[in-house]
Amino acid sequence: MPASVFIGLGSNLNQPIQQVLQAIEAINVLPTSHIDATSSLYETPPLGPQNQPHYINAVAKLSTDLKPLELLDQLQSIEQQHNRTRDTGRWGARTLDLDILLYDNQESNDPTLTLPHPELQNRSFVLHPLLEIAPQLNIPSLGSIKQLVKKLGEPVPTIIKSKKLDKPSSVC
Ligand code: ROI
Repeated sequence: MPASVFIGLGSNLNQPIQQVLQAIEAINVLPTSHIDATSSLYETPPLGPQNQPHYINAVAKLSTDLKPLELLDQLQSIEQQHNRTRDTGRWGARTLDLDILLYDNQESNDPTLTLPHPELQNRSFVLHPLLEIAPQLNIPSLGSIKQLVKKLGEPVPTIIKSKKLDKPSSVC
């Protein structure tokens, strides 16, 4: 059985909307993988230093036979292809950030890949898109997505493109 994986996408440099849309296409054609659903695109104020542009964020649901670390490797090479700049510091602007949020119900404290993503429950720009595409989701150790959104208590970020992106143009 393929694994069910949720991936968080974020960009705030070099045409962020295009960065995120192109990344969705690239993820959809990874070996043994396809995207089952994508959220709307959200425009979100930066978490961290405020002297950087707003972000475009989204979440994609992926079905894949790649193992967690194989998938991480593939996502990092997509980030590289998008010329991710690494000189802006840990909390700085970036052309493309791809995070494995959940991999089935796996839990791991491996610092290379912590599952679920260690900041998931604190990030409105992750929780709201997750709620949009998986309202019944239960997250290991953390509880239901609905409870997490309620607990964080932040408003829905601005949706900049409400059209569902679950059919990337490359497969139309
Ligand atoms: N802030 C927002 N709104 N969206 C992000 O994707 C994002 N990513 C980051 C930091 C710098 C923490 N802030 C962010 O890595």
